[in-house]
Amino acid sequence: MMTEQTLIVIKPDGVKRHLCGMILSRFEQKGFDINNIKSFYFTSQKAKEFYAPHKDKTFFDDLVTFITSGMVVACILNGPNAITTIRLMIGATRSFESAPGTIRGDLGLGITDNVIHSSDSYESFIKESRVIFDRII
Ligand code: 3AN
Repeated sequence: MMTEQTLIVIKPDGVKRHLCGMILSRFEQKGFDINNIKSFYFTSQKAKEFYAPHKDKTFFDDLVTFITSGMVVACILNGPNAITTIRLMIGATRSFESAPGTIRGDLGLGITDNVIHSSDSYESFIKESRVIFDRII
């Protein structure tokens, strides 16, 4: 199995609801290493960069408004097949349709406010990590 890195961002709803410990603990229990972690507020400019792939979508402005609405916690995780495995662990975009046992399925009901983001590919991981971290560890 290939060891790789991925990025997760616990969104403002997850931070406000004090779910960070529980969420990070799931990743650690699964076997992933935390390589870097940071709590911060997205500026509007950084949020637009982060969500650039969605800039033409109808929900882009809502996305930027939401992600800048409170503190987030970003984390680089390392482990076997990290990108695919962590996407499976977070669950489907629409939390109310997300499978029980997934993070969104267990903890969320929203779409924009769906608790957590994770990179969907190596290319996204590189781009997103550059927006959030000065360097990729
Ligand atoms: P995911 O985070 O599951 O990879 P994407 O990449 O399709 O989902 O969408 C990025 C983010 O945009 C989602 N996490 C969600 O917050 C928001 N989003 C996606 N689809 C919609 C939608 N139809 N309405 C509102 N927000 C959406």
